[in-house]
Amino acid sequence: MASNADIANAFEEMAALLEITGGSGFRVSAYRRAARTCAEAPDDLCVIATRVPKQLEAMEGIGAGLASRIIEFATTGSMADLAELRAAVPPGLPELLELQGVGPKTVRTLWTEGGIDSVASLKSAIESGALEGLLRIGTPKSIANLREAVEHHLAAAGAPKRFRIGQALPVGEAVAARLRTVAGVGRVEIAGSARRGRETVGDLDVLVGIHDDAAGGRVSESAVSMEGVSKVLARGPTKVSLRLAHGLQVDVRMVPMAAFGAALLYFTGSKEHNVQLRERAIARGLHLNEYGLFPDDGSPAPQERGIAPVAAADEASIYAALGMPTIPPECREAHGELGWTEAPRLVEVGDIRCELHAHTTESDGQLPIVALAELAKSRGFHTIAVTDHSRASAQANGLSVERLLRHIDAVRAAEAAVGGIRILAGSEVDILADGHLDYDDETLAKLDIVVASPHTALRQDPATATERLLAAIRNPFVHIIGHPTGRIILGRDGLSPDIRTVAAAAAEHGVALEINAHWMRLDLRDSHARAAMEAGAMIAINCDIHAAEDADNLRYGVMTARRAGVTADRCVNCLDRTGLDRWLGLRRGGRH
Ligand code: DGT
Ligand code: CA
Ligand code: CA
Ligand code: ZN
Repeated sequence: MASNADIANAFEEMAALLEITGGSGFRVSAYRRAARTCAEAPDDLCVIATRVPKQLEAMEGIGAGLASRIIEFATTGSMADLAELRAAVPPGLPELLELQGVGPKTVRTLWTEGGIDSVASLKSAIESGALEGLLRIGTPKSIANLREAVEHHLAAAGAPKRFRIGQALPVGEAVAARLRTVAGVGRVEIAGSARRGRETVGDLDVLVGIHDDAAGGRVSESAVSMEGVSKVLARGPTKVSLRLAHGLQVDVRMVPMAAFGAALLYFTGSKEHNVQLRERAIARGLHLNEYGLFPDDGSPAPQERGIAPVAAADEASIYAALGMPTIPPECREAHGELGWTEAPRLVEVGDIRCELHAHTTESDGQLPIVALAELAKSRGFHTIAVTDHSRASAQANGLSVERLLRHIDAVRAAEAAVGGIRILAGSEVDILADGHLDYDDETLAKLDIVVASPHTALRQDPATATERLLAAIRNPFVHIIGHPTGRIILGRDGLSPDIRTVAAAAAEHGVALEINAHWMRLDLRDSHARAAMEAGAMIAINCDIHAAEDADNLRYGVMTARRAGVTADRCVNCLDRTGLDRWLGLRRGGRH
């Protein structure tokens, strides 16, 4: 039962192993192209491989040889070539590829020139200084990068594996969509940490409301026969646990529709929120469990004694019976929400009216200005800001001052050509290690909007990092601090500034702090965004668009914002056009 992703991963690994062992560049790119074709194939390749194998060769970049490997993988679950390649390298070598920022080229150099053949031997080489002087890899900067990647990798190996929300939630939605079509199913919702919008998810929890017991069996059948299931961990009349390719676990629970709300409340968690709710119930002479809210008769399971619940079918009625507003799932973390007398109207995706951080083909984006503007228009936005990288981001093709000035003209021309949307000429200017910006004030003054972001020197000590961000905030031309810490979720820690000091300065100077909505970043993270809210700073929620699909990450930024209690009136992306103009212009007034 291999999925398209499994096949793609096998090809990807073959390409990497070939590259490491010095195989021909032609074969490496052929495997890599095949990997991409398989990953993006709309149809189930295993089905095609077993029923109409000839069709495989019609796919881009798939010839007879690659097609036969797909068929082999579909029928046997492995590829002999891959096993052979794995056997040809030291057993610890492929694990090096899992390190953040380490690709086949680096692994090859480490292996052939440094004699490093495992994460453990890399670790000792870093510690002993043996890497110093190695071509390309021996610089202090790359050694520091490797050290951090190794530390992350080893820390993750001890801890249970977690998945980034942007990878887990779409999988959960696909499972939910499938189970919704099963006869006798009334409602399907994703629960657990994914519903609460946490940045990472340990496992997915899917709740299925059924009209009768027979439907439970059909749900179970449908779940285990899903594409991509690598192992059935448990299978019973009310619960199925599955492991999917890549190791993500999904718990599917079937509950009667009459108790759906109580079960959804319970399995959404958090555990700590549930504990506080149960205490509140007890204080009111009630008993709360996953079957409902019952009059407390002193028994642990009132539902088994035929006692009718006070509320059970939906969450709102349970909260109401406990004398509380319905708490948005993102806020169910036992951070004081039990004391709320009314729920705040938190920001929603539909409140976002502009995108203020986007890249074009002029730096490292995939869309030209006009296509980017059309994309923003299709989202109903009144404004899109073009903020390509500044010159220090050479790896991202950052703009020299001369190119920036020409780019401003191109933005003006595009705005006139597209019509119906305002295009701001801006920049994502690097905040250099010492807090200086990558363009001088005279250049920045020519821009409509300035997003200032840290991209390098992300291992500074907290005090230096705080001063660095403060310096950027004090620059009168800066509107937004982009991804303020530079962290990558499950990849790199980034800066650890004193967020309260940074947020207070942002509030004072009228600078917004960004929640970068990409699920690899979510930076500000929830706790930092909460500190920013408490300090009175404005928040930006930006998709940092590099490709069209990045615009779909908005919901992850919004969930993070909701976890921090962000309301639309505190988010600059929710301003109407006049309000945005006023906010941008205020900064130009030189008040500070
Ligand atoms: P995760 O999967 O680690 O990202 O986090 P959750 O919150 O999804 O946790 P999970 O999958 O273990 O359980 C889902 C929900 O079920 C959890 O948020 C609250 C509820 N739950 C699970 N075990 C317990 C428990 O022992 N006591 C209480 N009160 N609730 C529990
Ligand atoms: Ca979970
Ligand atoms: Ca679970
Ligand atoms: Zn950036």
